[in-house]
Amino acid sequence: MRPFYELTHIDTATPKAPDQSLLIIYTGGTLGMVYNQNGALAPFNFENILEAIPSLRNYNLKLTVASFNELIDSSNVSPTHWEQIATLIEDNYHYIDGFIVIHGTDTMAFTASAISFMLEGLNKPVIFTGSQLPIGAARSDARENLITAIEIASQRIGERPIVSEVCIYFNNLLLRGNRAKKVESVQFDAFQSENYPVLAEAGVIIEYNFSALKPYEPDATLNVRKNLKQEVAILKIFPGMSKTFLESILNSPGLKGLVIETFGAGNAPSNQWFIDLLKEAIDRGLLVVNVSQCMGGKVIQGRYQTSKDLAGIGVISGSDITTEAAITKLMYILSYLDKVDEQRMYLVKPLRGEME
Ligand code: ASN
Repeated sequence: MRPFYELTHIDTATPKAPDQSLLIIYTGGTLGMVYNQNGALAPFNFENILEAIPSLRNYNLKLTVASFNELIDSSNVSPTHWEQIATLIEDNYHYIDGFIVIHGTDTMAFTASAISFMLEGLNKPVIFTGSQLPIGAARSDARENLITAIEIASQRIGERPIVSEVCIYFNNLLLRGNRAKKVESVQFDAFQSENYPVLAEAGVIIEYNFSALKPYEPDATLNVRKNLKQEVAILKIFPGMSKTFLESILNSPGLKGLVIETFGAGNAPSNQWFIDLLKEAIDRGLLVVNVSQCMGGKVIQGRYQTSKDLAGIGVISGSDITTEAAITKLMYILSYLDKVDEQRMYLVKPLRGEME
């Protein structure tokens, strides 16, 4: 079978020997775009990366670029692409020191969250990056984002990588992947992680926040979990939501997990029909996770009367998790646990630092 990617090898160290080997997984998105002769945006050929970013020669690296045959706008990303990214990491894990994933910004937080769950026992850097402007544009943020992501993925203290988790690097900030959210579509500061400290800030030097980084686990062994379950949905609550609308969501054939985005600290309408419909679905085995529509703060079921009933009928508190992490965590948990009790137990526990 023809592989889903094509490889390019780049040595930035010649005539010296490279110190580190990195795999750049290029999935698409705005970063890798250049203007062709007709003035239209077309994918960049990574064989020319040293001409586009000559300063890469300042690093002694063996870079391998795996470019997806079909480069996608990240709005088209699916769990199949997540499996492809995870497979590339798994297949190269033992001889590559760090991984960069070039990905569109629109769904980067979903993919980074999914990959964080799929890679059990990760102890190497997996840094997602992208850009708001194509690498071929004069004022592009692509070069800085890519160079710094590469530097972070190759930095170590002795034999150990500084970063050994899935992160997003964007506009000077290194964020935990499953804590990040896209918050801006026009300015360069596209990502934020309201509920978890920044892992590093790149200024004149890259300043790491060691107390927030996941500690390196020397004995961890990688196990990649694929086949995420897709029988899940997200429901954003809004004033005026009708009973028939909620009924149609809860009765979707095969639905196994539902993230409800509620108001404030996890509050929802207290109408009896609303509570009864949710209760009926939960009693049938549906996993319902409560996350807040607010960027910051957390769900505290029972703090207000309007969330007390939710806890009582078995709605699972997502605490301070993002919607992106909650939905991908549901897909992951449903992929390998069958018993509802166990699924519920893992949903309230932080598995990759995605919640407090
Ligand atoms: N639509 C693009 C994407 O997500 C946006 C970007 O990368 N800046 O693929």
